[in-house]
Amino acid sequence: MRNNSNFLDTKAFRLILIVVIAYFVFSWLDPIKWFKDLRKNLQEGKVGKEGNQITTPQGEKVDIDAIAVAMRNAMNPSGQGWMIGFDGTKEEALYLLAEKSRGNFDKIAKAYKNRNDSDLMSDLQGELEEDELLIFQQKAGLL
Ligand SMILES: [Ca+2]
Repeated sequence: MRNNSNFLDTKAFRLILIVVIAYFVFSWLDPIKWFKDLRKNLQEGKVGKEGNQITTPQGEKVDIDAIAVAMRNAMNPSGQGWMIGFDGTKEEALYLLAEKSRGNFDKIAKAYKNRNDSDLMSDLQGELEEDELLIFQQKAGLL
């Protein structure tokens, strides 16, 4: 009968090896995060090549997220969330984005919410004067 003189041949060693390799594969691939991201993307309808694109009334193909980001940048040019109320607002940029978002405002508001954890219309109300908000809403087809 063989004795356990060679540790590399033992069951215990092979088990340790499998555990160590599995640990590195798991931490490198991070399948839990991957699965969560996939589920989130499926829920948001992001999976699929053109899933996140809209055609604007001007006939331009644009990414919904890109419009949401551009709206945020126009309201919060500093890029610092806590500065949004006092870092100025690019009204003209918002009007252009409003025209692009016509017919798809809800989708953009959803993307905006996902990115900023903030309500797009509430932020617009906070950033625009009353008459500016009316112009925005008219251009976005919300009135
Ligand atoms: Ca601002």
